[in-house]
Amino acid sequence: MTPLDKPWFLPTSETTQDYLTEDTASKNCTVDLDDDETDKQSDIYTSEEEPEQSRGVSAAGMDEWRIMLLGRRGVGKSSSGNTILGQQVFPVNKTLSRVTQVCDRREGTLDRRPVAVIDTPGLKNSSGDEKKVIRDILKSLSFYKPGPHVFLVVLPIGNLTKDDIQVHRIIENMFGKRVWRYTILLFTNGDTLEGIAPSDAISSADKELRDLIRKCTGGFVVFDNKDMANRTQMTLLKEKIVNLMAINGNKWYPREYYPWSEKKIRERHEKHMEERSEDIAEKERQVERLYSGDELEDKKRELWRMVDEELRLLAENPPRFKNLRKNEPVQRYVNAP
Ligand SMILES: Nc1nc2c(ncn2[C@@H]2O[C@H](COP(=O)(O)OP(=O)(O)OP(=O)(O)O)[C@@H](O)[C@H]2O)c(=O)[nH]1
Ligand SMILES: [Mg+2]
Repeated sequence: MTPLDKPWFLPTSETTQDYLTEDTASKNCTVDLDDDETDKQSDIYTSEEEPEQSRGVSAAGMDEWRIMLLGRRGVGKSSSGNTILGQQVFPVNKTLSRVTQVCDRREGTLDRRPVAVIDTPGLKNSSGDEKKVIRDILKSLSFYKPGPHVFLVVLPIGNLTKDDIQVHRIIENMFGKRVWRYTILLFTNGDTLEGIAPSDAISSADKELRDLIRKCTGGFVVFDNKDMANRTQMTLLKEKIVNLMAINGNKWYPREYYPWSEKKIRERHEKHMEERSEDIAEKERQVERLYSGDELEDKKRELWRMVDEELRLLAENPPRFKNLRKNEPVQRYVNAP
């Protein structure tokens, strides 16, 4: 049995374990952003440098904005994704169990601007299941290469709970301290304000919430997902995104900002992806010959999931795969779909 046959690889201390330590969970989520970390921008892609074959360019030829939804379980991430895209593409449910099981990406437009919205499963606490979720989210960042321009951290309007604080700490540990520089807070349940202005609600909120807003460069927006037709909230979000992207030089969240271990995995993953690009492209062509329409999109998504899973495994276990030859097909997806 090769490591690729393993049912589901859970990384060792080098990866997800670090995000969920007791110590981590108990800390307050406030971080000092005036850190002395150097902003190594040397190999960050800009929009102009984006590789031609990347999935980051829309059919119309405009660079798309990639927006990743993150947050606690059941806070309204999928509903917000649907509101942004103006259609019910992500499943939403009232049950308390986790509705979104794996990351999913859907494309559309936000006020005529092409966008890709990446919905993620809800984070909760430091249980074993969460490690799978964290790995899935980190893996999806390769899947959706070259990474999101904006993180929308979703939470219901109101004071922060202990769970919120813990989840924000997990997000920070997954992406690195500078994640907040690329973050807009998206408050859901705007309908429950019942006419109170969002700014009044925030000004009377606890200090923890106001501190969280303070450290998010993109500020905050309030959504009423029960009123998807309300495009004013979309216009406000678009303005926030434009401003945040301008501050970040229109770059997506760079690999250099990830914690060291994740950065290394991502470097190796990108290398494997490049080495196998011909093989993957051929597989994609096969799928295109066999399917069309929505089915084609689903099959492609499935293919990319498998490819990314395989290559992530290779990246997480480098010593065992030293001798892989260039463009050697990876076993599991070679037989897909
Ligand atoms: N009243 C109100 N309910 C909302 C709003 N946004 C989401 N909800 C409800 O909150 C519940 C959970 O919404 P989801 O979008 O599935 O939440 P989620 O964060 O994607 O959930 P998981 O995928 O399980 O983590 C659903 O019943 C939604 O209808 C809102 O703005 N107002
Ligand atoms: Mg969901």
